[in-house]
Amino acid sequence: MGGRHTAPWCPCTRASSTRSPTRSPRNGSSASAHGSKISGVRAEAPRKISGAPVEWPHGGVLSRDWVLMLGEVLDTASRRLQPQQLPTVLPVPVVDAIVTTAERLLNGEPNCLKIDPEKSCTSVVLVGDVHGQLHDVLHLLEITGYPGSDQIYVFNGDYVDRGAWGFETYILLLAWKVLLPKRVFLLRGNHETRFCNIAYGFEEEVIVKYGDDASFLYEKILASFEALPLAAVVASSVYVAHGGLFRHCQQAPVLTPGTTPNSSKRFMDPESRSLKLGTLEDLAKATRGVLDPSGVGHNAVPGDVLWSDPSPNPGLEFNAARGIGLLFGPDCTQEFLQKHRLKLIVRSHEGPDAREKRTDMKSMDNGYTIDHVVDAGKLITLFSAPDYPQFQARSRRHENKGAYIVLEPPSFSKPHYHTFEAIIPRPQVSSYYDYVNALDSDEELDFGKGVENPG
Ligand SMILES: [Mn+2]
Repeated sequence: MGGRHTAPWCPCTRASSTRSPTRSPRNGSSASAHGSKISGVRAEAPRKISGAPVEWPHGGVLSRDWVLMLGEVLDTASRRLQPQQLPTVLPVPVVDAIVTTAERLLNGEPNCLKIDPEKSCTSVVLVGDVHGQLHDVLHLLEITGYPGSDQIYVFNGDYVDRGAWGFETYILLLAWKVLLPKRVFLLRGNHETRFCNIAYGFEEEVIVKYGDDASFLYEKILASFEALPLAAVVASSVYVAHGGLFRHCQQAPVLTPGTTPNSSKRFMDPESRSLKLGTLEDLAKATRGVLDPSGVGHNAVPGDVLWSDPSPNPGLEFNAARGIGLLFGPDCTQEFLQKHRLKLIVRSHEGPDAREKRTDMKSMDNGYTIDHVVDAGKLITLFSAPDYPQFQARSRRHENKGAYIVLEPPSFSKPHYHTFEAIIPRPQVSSYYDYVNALDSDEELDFGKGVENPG
């Protein structure tokens, strides 16, 4: 990178087209076709877009056009600029302002959001893991319709890592959050943690893109990860969380005279007591402002919510394959749904690679699976990164579809599944982690070695 930025493109000159009213997926789009499509969709109002750096609006109030412009700039930058040139169009102060503003909003939200769509709302869209696949996220927003007064989005975590545009993806979603705080909800995934970001590329991505400013921005973004809520309940019917269910946790012991700090050790030893399914009350009491949830001790809930997986077998047990979180059976799904009078659990977290290893679970090739069907309702896994992971040896690619779920009035409790294919070819770019040797899924990440795990 060097010299002054000299307007490398001007998206406003692209041909416009009419937005397709359908939700049918398109695949194999070329870069230029995608570009014109994006331009057409966003040509609702004249916008001033040039290669000049994005500017934070005067007064700090974002407009819909500003956020749409940001998406367009990020899309174009990913195709026409080197990664290290991103700051020429998305300067540090703008990133700083987006993250600061969004973090304030996120910190004001509870651990478990209560999302009650208003009468004007015609759909609540649930989105699973996106893992830095910016173009697929832009495509999803386009075919599904942008957030607005009639449409709420709940993103279920794992915005970064593995894919090459985690930074752009997360910043864009934060901008939507700032614009429409009551229409866009961002939940935390297990990849919104430092130990995953070191292993799966997001840390390196920020370093490559922002150079000397990377440390400042990375730490700032990590702080925003701690602010992300853990779960949501939509229309008193649908529980949404990245990993899923969690254990009941005793509160931290209050030391009284005559006890010693060592008395609290029993709370740190998960083997010392039997696991009991947690409730929404337990979730509300958890301390989520932890960068790397330990999944043990008196604050085990955040680790469970982010890392747990459903099992076809009944019961609640430690998730040995991942080394953190739980495996929970259909009986747990039944108990949780029944207790809270819910109809549905929508969780994410398992892509086609993770499912390939779990021969007793359904394949993720279509972007969703129905894992538990019980009297009280269902548990669904939703994965929204098509052709995942972005970087993988061709022989090991899954060529999976992504999916999203639409909930509609009046009950917002019946899932409508939509699948979509990846926007390919993707821009050529090097990966930010050793994808050849990296584990296929998040399993077996070593929480004990090399990574601080303060819990
Ligand atoms: Mn995950």
